[in-house]
Amino acid sequence: MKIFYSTAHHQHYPPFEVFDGGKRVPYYENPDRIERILTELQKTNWAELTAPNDFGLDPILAVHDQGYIDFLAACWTEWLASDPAISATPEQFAFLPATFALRRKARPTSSLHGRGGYYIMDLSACIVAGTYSAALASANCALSCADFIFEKQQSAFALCRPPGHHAGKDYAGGYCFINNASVAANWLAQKGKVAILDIDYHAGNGTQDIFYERNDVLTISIHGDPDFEYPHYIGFADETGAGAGLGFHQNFPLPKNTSELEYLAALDSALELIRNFAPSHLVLSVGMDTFAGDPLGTFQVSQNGFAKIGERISKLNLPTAVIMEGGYANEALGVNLIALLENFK
Ligand code: OKP
Ligand code: ZN
Repeated sequence: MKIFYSTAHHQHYPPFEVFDGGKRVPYYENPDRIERILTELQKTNWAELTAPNDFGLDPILAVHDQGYIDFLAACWTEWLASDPAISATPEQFAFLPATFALRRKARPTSSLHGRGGYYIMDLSACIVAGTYSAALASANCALSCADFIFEKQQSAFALCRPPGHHAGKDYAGGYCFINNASVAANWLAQKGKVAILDIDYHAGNGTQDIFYERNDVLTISIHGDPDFEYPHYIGFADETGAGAGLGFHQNFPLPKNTSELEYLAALDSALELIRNFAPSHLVLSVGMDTFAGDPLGTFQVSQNGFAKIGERISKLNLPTAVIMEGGYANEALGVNLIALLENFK
């Protein structure tokens, strides 16, 4: 199986994130996640690592706002230049605004923090020197994967980092900067109907927002109920699309501590919706944080559960672009992912 992977992700490793209550903690979404996955993939006889091609900015700007991408590109350089104390020890810093826009009246004002609070939705999307180039490389992995599955009509995996599903058209959040799965799906949508199934533990708010008014891309997310879980304000069952997109989005919010059996039942309902939509391609946003041992999740999916999830999704028999999202039980990430991925060989 083709695995699109770029070493550029190493350039993005913020020194901390800020948890609820203001606590500074080591950055959960760390390069070790990907190293662990690579180690496991290299033990198989089917993982074919390939560097991504560079597609330029056009397919990214087909999904994201120009001002937002300009902000990502300029942020770190401007932040360094803004204070000698930062440029003296840049490795101790991450760019993080402390004031966020409520979008009702907000506009992206010209100062760096004015743009930061506008284009970033929370304190986990820290920007450092290599964030933008890592995010571009990550998007190129997803695009290369999309291009491959269209050309070959077989499934492939994009080992994306940073992840993407919380990033909207013009905002970063939840460790995400460019919505890799959405960029890939939008690319594939030129060729035919696409379904995006998001099985990360957290609601795929960015993906939901991006395709909310479109009927050529069906978006489905199965996740912790936003009534208790991040991203808190989106991902409810009654959000089903708008305008031409009405009926083309579905959320499956599940309770805290959802068991594997309950999870699989929700998955079956999601798969039924995809079958009825009859897409040409599937984009699968894969987060491994539904795992019972994940530090950021509450669901009870086991390693064997990931094998079942992969098997059921693969039975759709669609060329599938599997796109890496979250998953923070680093020691188990590789084996869990492979249990799922094996079904798409
Ligand atoms: C990214 B992905 C903890 C704050 C939440 C952000 C989590 C982002 C998850 N109370 N931190 O979907 O795995
Ligand atoms: Zn997640």
